[in-house]
Amino acid sequence: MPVRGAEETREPQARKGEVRAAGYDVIIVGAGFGGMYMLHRLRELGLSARILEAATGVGGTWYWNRYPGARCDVESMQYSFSFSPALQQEWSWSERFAGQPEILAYANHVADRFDLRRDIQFETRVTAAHYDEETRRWQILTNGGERFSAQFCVMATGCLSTAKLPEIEGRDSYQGATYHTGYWPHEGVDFSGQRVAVIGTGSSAIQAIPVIAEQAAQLTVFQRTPNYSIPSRNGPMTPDYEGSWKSQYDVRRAKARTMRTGILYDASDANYGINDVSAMAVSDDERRRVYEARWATGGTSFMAAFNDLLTNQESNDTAAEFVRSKIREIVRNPATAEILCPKDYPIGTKRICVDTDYFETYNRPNVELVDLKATPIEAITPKGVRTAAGEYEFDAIVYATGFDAMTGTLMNIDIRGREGAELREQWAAGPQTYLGLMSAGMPNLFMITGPGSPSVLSNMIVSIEQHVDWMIDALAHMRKNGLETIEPTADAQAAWGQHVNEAGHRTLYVKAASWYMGANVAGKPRVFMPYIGGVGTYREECDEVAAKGYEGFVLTPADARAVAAE
Ligand code: N01
Repeated sequence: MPVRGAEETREPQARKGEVRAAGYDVIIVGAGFGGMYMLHRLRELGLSARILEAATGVGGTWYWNRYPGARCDVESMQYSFSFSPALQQEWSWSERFAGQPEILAYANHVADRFDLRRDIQFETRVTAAHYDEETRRWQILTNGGERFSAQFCVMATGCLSTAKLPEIEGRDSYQGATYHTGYWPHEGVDFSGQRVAVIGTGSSAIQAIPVIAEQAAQLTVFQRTPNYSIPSRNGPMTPDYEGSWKSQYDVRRAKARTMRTGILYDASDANYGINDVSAMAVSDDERRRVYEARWATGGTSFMAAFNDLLTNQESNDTAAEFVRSKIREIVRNPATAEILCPKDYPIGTKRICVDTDYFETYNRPNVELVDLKATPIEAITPKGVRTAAGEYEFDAIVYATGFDAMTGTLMNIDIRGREGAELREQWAAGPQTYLGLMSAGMPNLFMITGPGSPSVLSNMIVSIEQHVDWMIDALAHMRKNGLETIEPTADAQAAWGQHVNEAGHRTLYVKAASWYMGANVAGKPRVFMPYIGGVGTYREECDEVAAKGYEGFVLTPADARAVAAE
């Protein structure tokens, strides 16, 4: 049974007493950008595929994260698909950085334009995926008790899709309304006249706080760790800017795929907005001038101001001190400004934040900042939050407390490979993958932007397209050569794991207690999960593996079973 065309798909024989499973060549889990593009490409290859999606609509992270102020901090001209020249010409973005409703509208447009919905089953959460060595197929179970069978299973489950509530005593005793930024009500929330608490000050909170502050009567922010944030300088899309991209999309997209983050920070610049100079190689005045210019431009390109901000502590200190000086300039109350200044980890090693009027919001009379380092939360009470300094009463609590990132969603599914081996056990000491694409012992199970790939350190759509294209090439190769299974060897996986780890340890990233390191989830192993080698380098590594006949993978011919059985 090599990779077949849709027309050849046969349903597997149901075992005695078993409900017959719906059979496909490929089951895709998740209808975000990764799942949708995978479905589109699989159809082109002539394979039968179905997406199983827990939500009622497409969009993945942009479906769930509807909190006020949610916005992407990769420019919209680049945070969009490149696979269809017609799509990228016909779609227009209204702002430099699109907000969540517009990105979700784009996801829906993609679903309609490529007629994807007929192969997406919504409100269906995958609870288990077990590999059956006899049939060499994945048996997939859903929360509704439905069973599916597929030769391949593709986890397009996203890196930030399992929302994390804090483990604070008394959390369930609270009588008011509670929300998590990553699981926001579709009808929106009206905070007018309310006393609102926000717990957490990561990217989500930093976007939500200025918007909630405008509506609420009183907003209290509970901050455990301050964050470095750069103004977005968001604004309306201009016809000139849009036109410059649309007329040169081919060249620019091709270039972006070779960059470290998959982003061109300044497409009009000879070096695409990357200043290839050490921060220590220039004078104090020049350094300040560069930082001021980046601060004025806005966005994550601040971290490309010099080439060693993430590898050289001394250089990093200069950028960190610059941002602290800006916070002190903006926030009028010096004590509040000091609490907002991050001091105990290098800038950029927790995800750099991008905001609109975040620090300015603390100048509002209706906003209060509580420093949890000085007065930790003791409990959530029926009326609000109790810290070491006393009790605060609220009408609503917003948890902006992040995600069980990168591995949480996969570990919540009961995934079992050869000999019933559980992914949860295999990953107990940290995720084990080869190229972030597959895991040993799990034949024909792919992950889109899995741990061990650049994923969250990159423009996700660039990484999604690269992963899907690589997988489609692998499936086409298998089909052409009568191959039935693909699986990494344990050796290749171990070597890749070491490579990812070494790359991480050459940077300052490992100095921060971040979700990149699993530090935000109690008991989660402290491993730097994404691959920092860069999107361009990583693409070359993946392509080289394929060019060498899928080096590090074992590919099994369809007739191998027959041979083995003889
Ligand atoms: O989550 P986070 P997020 N008591 O984990 C705090 C992407 N994203 O949803 O740092 C008190 O960053 C926690 O404090 P600490 C982006 O990749 C992108 O904001 O652990 N506080 C922290 O302040 C981002 O990195 C965009 O000390 C508690 C906060 O909660 C990722 O999503 C927008 C606590 C969690 O911050 C996650 O961002 C939004 C407790 N018990 C998100 N537990 C854009 O593209 C946790 N915290 C712009």
